[in-house]
Amino acid sequence: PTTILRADYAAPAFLIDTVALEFDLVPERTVVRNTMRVRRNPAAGRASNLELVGEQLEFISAAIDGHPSAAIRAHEGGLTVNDAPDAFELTITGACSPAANTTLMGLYVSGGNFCTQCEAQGFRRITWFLDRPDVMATFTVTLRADKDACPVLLSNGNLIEQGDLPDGRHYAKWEDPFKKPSYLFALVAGKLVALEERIRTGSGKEKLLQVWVKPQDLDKTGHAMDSLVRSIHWDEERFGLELDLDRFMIVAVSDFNMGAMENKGLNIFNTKCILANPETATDTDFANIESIVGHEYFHNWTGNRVTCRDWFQLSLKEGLTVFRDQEFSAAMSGGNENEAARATKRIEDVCVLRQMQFGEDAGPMAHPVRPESYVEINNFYTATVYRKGAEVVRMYQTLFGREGFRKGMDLYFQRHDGQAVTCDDFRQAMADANGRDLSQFERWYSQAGTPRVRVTTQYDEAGRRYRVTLAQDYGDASPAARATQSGPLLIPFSIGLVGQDGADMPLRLEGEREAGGTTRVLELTEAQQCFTFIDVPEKPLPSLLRDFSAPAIVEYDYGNDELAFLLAHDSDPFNRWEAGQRLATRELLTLAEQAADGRSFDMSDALVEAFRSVLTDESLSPSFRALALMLPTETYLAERMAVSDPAAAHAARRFARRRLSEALRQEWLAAYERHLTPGAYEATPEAAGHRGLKGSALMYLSELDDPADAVRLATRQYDIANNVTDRMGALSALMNAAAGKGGDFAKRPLDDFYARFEHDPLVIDKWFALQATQRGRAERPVIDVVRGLMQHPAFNLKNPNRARALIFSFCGANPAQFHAANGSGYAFWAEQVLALDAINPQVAARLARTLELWRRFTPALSAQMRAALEQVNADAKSRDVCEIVQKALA
Ligand code: B3K
Ligand code: ZN
Repeated sequence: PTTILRADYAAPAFLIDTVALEFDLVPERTVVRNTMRVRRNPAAGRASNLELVGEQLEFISAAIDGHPSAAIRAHEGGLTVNDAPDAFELTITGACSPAANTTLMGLYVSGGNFCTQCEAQGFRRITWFLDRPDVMATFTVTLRADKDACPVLLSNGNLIEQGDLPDGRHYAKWEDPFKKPSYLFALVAGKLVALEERIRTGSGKEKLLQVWVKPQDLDKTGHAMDSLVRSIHWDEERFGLELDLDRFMIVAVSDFNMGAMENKGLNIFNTKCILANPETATDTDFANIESIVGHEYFHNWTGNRVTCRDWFQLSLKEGLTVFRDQEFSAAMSGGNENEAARATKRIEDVCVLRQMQFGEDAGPMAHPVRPESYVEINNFYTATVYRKGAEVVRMYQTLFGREGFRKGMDLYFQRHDGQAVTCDDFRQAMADANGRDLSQFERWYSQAGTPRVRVTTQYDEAGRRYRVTLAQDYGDASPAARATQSGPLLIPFSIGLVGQDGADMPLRLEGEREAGGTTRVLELTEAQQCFTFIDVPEKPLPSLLRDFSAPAIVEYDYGNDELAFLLAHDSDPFNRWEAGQRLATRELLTLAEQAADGRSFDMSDALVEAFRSVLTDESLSPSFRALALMLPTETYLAERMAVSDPAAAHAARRFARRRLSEALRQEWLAAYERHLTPGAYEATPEAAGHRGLKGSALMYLSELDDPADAVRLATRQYDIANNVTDRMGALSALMNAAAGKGGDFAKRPLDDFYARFEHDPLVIDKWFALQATQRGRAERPVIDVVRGLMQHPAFNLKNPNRARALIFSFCGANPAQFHAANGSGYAFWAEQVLALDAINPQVAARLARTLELWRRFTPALSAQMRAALEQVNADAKSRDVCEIVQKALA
């Protein structure tokens, strides 16, 4: 397979200014006529031939300026025009087969409707093109289809014409006034209905908003529409960015490789990321939908108006847009003023980063935010590009403040609107707008690996001085990461000093005239640097990396009592939570090592007491408490063990959960009763907070040796639930209690759940996932349940949501069962990766990644993991899967 290098970028030899596409939509064979105005790129070296790419296309005919030409040659992989003129019109007619397209890239059929996915390189499966983001054209699209099968015909931009055709067919013509790269092209055709709303944007213009779904889903579109309206207003208010089209459409489709896609004016969404009502969508789903609707909408400026020069720059749009959606969600969950509500969102985002990105950065797929090379670009839509990329953008805001960040954004749009640019262009705009040299900051884009900051402190009582020494390195980075590292980073390191009364001390650094503020962003630029605070009346407790001001690991030798103190007093809500997590991680890792060595468990009371105070502290919001009472996941723990041992991590976590459930039994019961949410369902963040804390209490109760309370409460909760958060919470508590005690209390509600939602695929996905992630029982390992469910009539490997619900949930979110000592999980993994490889390489490659950290596991497991990887490597066909397993084995 060929490796594409960032260093090899060359401007396109030709440009395409306009594209007119005509589709005759037929599921088995769709004919596409593509007329382009092509000209030589004055800014590029002289190539004589025009080389267009095309994949899986049937060539029908082609013409230059309306005449057939011997210079045109269609071939495997594309179409060449020999000695192309300087400027000409090229018309190519070809055909593709949407119904047979299981890759879900290009034009395909989902649930009887036509839809497209072009990012990153799907457009070449529709027609021949310069399918690269630095070629931007204006598109006109004519869709023709059977009127009964496809009453609705949609594409980007504005509808300019429509009408009937002979033989029961009709047509619609769309024009997108904005230049765009081919990856933002989209069409949808089929039986759809829309929720509509008209709004006025800041400049007073009226806009039509539509959420298109299948008729039976119309009652689940309200939340998406509300989220869209809020996104539009927020982007105007926070960034001065207005919706630039008269019409903005969202379409939901049930077969989709990822969450959603920001096609210009015609966003296409996975149904999972759009459809919601209280009976079918959890509180988490509601929050996700809001942030994804926001994310795709925000791409309209960060991604579409200003796009990427090449795919190595992906984080230019993704990191920035994730940052924007995080800020949006934080604002929605409680406003900018409500620190605690903002912190809840921040904590959740950091959890995801640590769970998905830190592991990636420590393994064979480690890559910089701006990668240097790839084999298959679809493998680089990663946690690093998205999540670490968002942290990198956040650091500009931490360095320059909101106003400075806004100035940088304004300059970025002023310079680059309508262009395809690079991460360097963004950094330069931030630097210039704020009068700063940000050359060192480039390392955040070029270096892989998670930086580690080691902190030591020294208090000089006589001199009232407190010295903080920060030392940065990359810990034990993987070879893949080490290869990219060249020097220290600029790390904005936010710090506070907490006094013995629990209050923040005013901060004054050596050399400053007076004290100012209680949180300071230190700029760490050297490998090691000292910062001295003066006028420090007593020995403080440092609150480090407040609000997680950089995507780094902080090491500091806190005592258990100090962590408990910070958990109780730190004014920075993120660090309050962090103190609890540090304490829990430390205890759990000790337990895990005990388990791995076959010793008996010995756990101090520190965690129990810390949890008791959080649980009973009514001054803390329920949502914060629910987060603080959550133990780090088994996967997170296993990754932090010297040698990953999922069974030990599982045993440790279970032991701690049981201990916490027994020791705090009365408190859990009281919390459960106190946070009941009787009466009508409310979708507010506050109500969700109550449901969340109630759910945590119920889960802990389900760990008790005597499950009677949990079974009684959960059964009642299941029976009276008026929302799926409560219903699923009850069901998983029952399943958990049953697994522990060998009871059968979960059978009835599990069957009831299926019967109740049989016709609602998204809820049935939850039913599959609940079973795939359940705790195992000696007499029935979960792999048997999963294999059984693969035979269920509702299972369908071709539907990515269903495959993810069952297979990915088991392989990725049930570590103790997946990593069974007998290797049964790995054999299953290899089978499923290969089965998916033949259907949908992108989805297969995602699954392939679940074994990438194999070298870190116990020898017995890693040998079996390696064998499974080798088997996949021998039999896989797609570039996607091969890249992953080959990097893992290298
Ligand atoms: N830009 C799309 C992702 C496309 C993935 C292609 N494999 C969704 C998003 O990030 O908004
Ligand atoms: Zn995105």
